[in-house]
Amino acid sequence: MNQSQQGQEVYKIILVGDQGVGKSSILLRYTKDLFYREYNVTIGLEFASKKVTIQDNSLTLQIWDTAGQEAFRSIARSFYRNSAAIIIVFKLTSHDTFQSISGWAKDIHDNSDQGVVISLVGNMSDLESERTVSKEEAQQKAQELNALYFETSAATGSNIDDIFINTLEKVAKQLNPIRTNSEQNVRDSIQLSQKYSSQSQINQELGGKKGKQQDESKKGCC
Ligand SMILES: Nc1nc2c(ncn2[C@@H]2O[C@H](COP(=O)(O)OP(=O)(O)OP(=O)(O)O)[C@@H](O)[C@H]2O)c(=O)[nH]1
Ligand SMILES: [Mg+2]
Repeated sequence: MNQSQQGQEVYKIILVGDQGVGKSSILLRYTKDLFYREYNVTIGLEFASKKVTIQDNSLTLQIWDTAGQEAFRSIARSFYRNSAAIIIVFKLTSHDTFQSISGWAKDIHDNSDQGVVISLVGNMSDLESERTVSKEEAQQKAQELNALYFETSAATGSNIDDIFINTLEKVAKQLNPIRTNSEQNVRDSIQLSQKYSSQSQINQELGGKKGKQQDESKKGCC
């Protein structure tokens, strides 16, 4: 690859998982090295991009942050295509969110491209005294899914970079990694994101009940 092509390859990664497990916090920590204690529920979906270097190749990572609320699950599903990797997040302090992993994995199996890399993330490792999911059972689950496993804390930043770097390294090792290369593809994604983030979609999905204000700085891309 020559100099001018560097950074032009786009890989799409999607964060999924139950409500409140820390998907948005993981994205914010990774892209801006910030953490907010207050909970701003994600409505529809948001995304951010970041340039990374993997095995001497500079590429663009497009990370999609989906809403954990059941009402938005179908939106998440419609974004699985063209993803190089999907990251399933659960809370180490909530066994319910761990139990949900199989449902998320089925969604991925039914809606994504063959060869998509799956990673499993147990978040909130800083709350060790409240942990209800053991490392062993989580590792066992990851093995079943042929997934990488990470224990992270968006609050402290522990292992957050590793999720994306190690997942991308696994993607890069594949014979035909799934890229979302064309500008059209990126444009379509942006349009769809704006559509689903619009107020009308919020009203439609929640029957008029408004979600909390989103952090405008997190929206958009590139
Ligand atoms: N202690 C601790 N709190 C965290 C961590 N990650 C997220 N939180 C908190 O958990 C709450 C939910 O975090 P979010 O990142 O909004 O969760 P989410 O998965 O994006 O939730 P939805 O958008 O509703 O799907 C917020 O109050 C965060 O501050 C963590 O690693 N440790
Ligand atoms: Mg969120």
